[in-house]
Amino acid sequence: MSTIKACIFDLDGVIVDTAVYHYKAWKRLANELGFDFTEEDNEKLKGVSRVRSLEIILAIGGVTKTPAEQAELAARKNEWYVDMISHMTPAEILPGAKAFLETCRAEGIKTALGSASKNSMTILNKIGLAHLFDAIVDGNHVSKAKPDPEVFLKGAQAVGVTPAECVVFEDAIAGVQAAINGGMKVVGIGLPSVLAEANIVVSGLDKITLAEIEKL
Ligand code: B16
Ligand code: MG
Repeated sequence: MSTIKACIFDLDGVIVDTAVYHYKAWKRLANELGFDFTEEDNEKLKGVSRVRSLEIILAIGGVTKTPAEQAELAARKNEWYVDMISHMTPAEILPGAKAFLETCRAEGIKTALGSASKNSMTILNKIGLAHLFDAIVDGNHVSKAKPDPEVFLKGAQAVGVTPAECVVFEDAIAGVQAAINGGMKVVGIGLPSVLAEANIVVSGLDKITLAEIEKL
């Protein structure tokens, strides 16, 4: 008998790949500031908040900015990013994500989003998946970033289950740690060498079933 009553999904890297849009916008900002920003550098931003992402980028470029300037730079990047995600379509849903959400709901398992992004509603509306989530918790609702478990604990609370009854799906190391810190099981989406702390690691939601998760 399964103890799993809710699945909590990260957004970027699990449901869709918005990292490519974040990368384009951050690269444009870095170039305007006079330095380059590589795809390898972009890996350091996965699952990281917008404010922290900017700090990492400024450190890469060896650039110092006042808090007011940082706020303006983050807002400028976000404008470019929002412009790009406003063109997203359901074709960008990662393989297996929609089917997995539908199966959860058909089996009576609650679904929640647990994302660092403050743009998650725009993305879910554009890809047409908002209706498949019982609760949406994102960067607008939390004060502590992953690896703090706040975003996932609020997701569990919103769907009325305990942390031990949840499985989190995450592509970022900080997100996997956040799930563990919250007392939840976690399925890593990505490479086993990177997400070694997860209970199991698969390449995508098309590569795992609810039956396998219930055995974790
Ligand atoms: P925004 P996730 C994260 O999404 C991204 O992985 C990360 O690169 C981004 O900086 C963060 O959201 C904040 O996004 O600027 O839209 O608020 O993986 O937690 O779903
Ligand atoms: Mg992610």
